[in-house]
Amino acid sequence: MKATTQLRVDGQRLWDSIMAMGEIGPGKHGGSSRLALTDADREGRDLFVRWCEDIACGIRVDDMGNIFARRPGRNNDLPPIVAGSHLDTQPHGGKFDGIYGVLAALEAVRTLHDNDVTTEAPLEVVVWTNEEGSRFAPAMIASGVYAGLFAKDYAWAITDSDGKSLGDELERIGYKGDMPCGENRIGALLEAHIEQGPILEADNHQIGVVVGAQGQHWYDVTLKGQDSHAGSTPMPGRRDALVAAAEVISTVQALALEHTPQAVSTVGEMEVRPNSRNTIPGEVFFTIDIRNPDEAVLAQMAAQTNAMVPAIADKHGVECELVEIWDKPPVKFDPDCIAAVSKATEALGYAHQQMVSGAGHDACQVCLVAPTSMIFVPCAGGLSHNEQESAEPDDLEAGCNVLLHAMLALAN
Ligand code: HGY
Ligand code: MN
Ligand code: MN
Repeated sequence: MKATTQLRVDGQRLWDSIMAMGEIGPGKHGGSSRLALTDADREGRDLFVRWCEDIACGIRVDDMGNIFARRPGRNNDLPPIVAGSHLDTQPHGGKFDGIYGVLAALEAVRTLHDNDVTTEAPLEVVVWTNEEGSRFAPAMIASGVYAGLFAKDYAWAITDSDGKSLGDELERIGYKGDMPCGENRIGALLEAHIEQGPILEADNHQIGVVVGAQGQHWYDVTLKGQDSHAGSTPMPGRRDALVAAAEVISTVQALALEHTPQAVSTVGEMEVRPNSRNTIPGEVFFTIDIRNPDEAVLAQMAAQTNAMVPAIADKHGVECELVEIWDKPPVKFDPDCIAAVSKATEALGYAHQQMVSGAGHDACQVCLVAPTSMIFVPCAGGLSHNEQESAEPDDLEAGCNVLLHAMLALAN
């Protein structure tokens, strides 16, 4: 039997699993479109469960739809070492965001199964529900309920743009489990993920040892003016909600540029009502996402957002509803988990660097209740939340080997 330090994952099997998952809920341009709790999400979850059952993992699903696939250890009274991520994607998502973290964790457990290695503590592979927050906002909702950040009733009541609730959709796809979310213990959580940014590729490093993540605030904005005729309404008398929104949007961008180089801001979602080319838009709905790794600067950006949106609306004679739906402070990961990732990376000889995550992850929620850290691998051009998202098989395999050995270190 191989010494555990000699264990290596099967990179081809990992790649093939990612490609097979990518066949489910395919996008139109080579990526994935598997929004949370859709039939495609159910299909992806079912495939994952089958793969876990193939290697004798026990499956538990909690009442937020989080899936925990368990490989027993020698001492099952110990809390499990957990690794995983999410399977839901953006509407025009890639094949790697989230999926890599789930299937790298599965590949690590497959490798232990193949080599008949049993760890002291049990291991679990986790799939968190609705990480993306695209269909049901805010993001990372189920890992947030697990971490005690959101009440379950609040989460179950969140609706999508068709008015369907998260709780009903969980029932509909058959993933509203019996286990109360947050009841099962996590000894430590590791999440492997593509970086979704350009740093590792630019620095030619295979591994990012992630020490924390930036904070973010999400807002829903509704501006209400007055529908009226595009031809016969004089310019001075208009209450055009879209013109007001246009000024808000350029001011949101200026806000991030004012706090460059770390601040980012995005208006990603918008509805123009009634959305008719010859009616002045009486109402516009849009979202604001602002982020910064520095808590004080993020608070300043939030204060500026809260001040400028109503002021611009007033200037244009439109009413303003500005609702902050999410306030997520920056997080720092656990030193022992970071050390486990660093040591595994050094032992394996991969070029690496420490870094802070620009994107949010389920690890950013769970780190509040369990020791947590992340492993990044490069993605092409740093591109993500785009169907062209891609990553090199060697890098994915390297990150998976780091995950395997960090899990072994923490579980023994
Ligand atoms: O928004 C995020 O950072 C994550 O991709 N959901
Ligand atoms: Mn993700
Ligand atoms: Mn994402």
